[in-house]
Amino acid sequence: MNDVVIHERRDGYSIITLNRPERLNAFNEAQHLALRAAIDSCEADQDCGAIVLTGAGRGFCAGQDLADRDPTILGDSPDLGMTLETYYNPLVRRLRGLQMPVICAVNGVAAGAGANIAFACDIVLAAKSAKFIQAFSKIGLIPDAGGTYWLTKHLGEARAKALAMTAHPLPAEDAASWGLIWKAVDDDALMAEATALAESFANGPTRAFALTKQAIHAASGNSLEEQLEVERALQREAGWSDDYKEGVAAFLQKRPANYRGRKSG
Ligand code: T3D
Repeated sequence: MNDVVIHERRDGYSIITLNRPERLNAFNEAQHLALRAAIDSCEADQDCGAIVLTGAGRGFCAGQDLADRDPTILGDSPDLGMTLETYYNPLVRRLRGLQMPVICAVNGVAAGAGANIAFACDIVLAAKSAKFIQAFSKIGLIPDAGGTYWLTKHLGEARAKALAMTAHPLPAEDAASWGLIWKAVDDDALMAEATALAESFANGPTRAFALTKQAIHAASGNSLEEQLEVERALQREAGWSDDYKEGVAAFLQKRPANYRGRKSG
């Protein structure tokens, strides 16, 4: 049997590929657990400065594997709240909380929780042929894996409700122009762009990236006054880093900076 997740370690970063292409990389329990293990190993690796998350084959991820939700197997009262709390919610929290930037390279259709896991990543690049589908209403569910949060936050209620209730497939270029993702790129350029970005992050001030994530995530719930306090605290921390000293020295000496970031040794 193939590995349901492929973890490829490159120089300074990792590529994690969801690998159930015959099901458009829909999540079953094995894929959840393998993804969790791959993320664990990136987090434990001091020399991993970024992650690229992508999918094998023509899809990125079609959300929950519905073969595992057959009512004849599941019975009349399945507890989907429990499956969210066991698998999807921890994954969303994990992606958001990781110290290193997570780049999602959406190579094809991203449906249901597959779309919303992509939106939980820090930077989303999508192939122009990819589409984002809030497929939930087609099977009588509500958007999960943060879907109601990402859609409302990035697009506002009008578009959030329409996408959620119609399950309209949103093309990558519209997702980019609406501000839901960073950008749509030519299909054959996707992985080159994603890995170039990962490489540049891996050679960048990784502590500053982690603090930037933290500050931007805090902004949603804060007033300007509160956010200024967050910036003061986190900038103080950034200012104590070796990377800050190196960045300023490199600027003054008119040379490229040699950041150490998370790197060991
Ligand atoms: O349950 C819980 O724990 C709660 C959490 C829920 C999270 C969720 O994600 S719920 C939403 C689940 N996902 C969906 O409802 C999407 C279902 N898939 C689709 O609507 C379509 O497949 C797509 C729009 C994504 C793509 O359409 P298309 O025409 O490009 O491909 P296809 O022919 O439908 O799919 C290709 C194969 O993948 C096909 O298998 P086959 O016929 O070739 O053997 C199809 O059955 C399979 N597949 C696609 N999505 C899923 C799937 N198999 C199982 N589960 C899927 N989600």
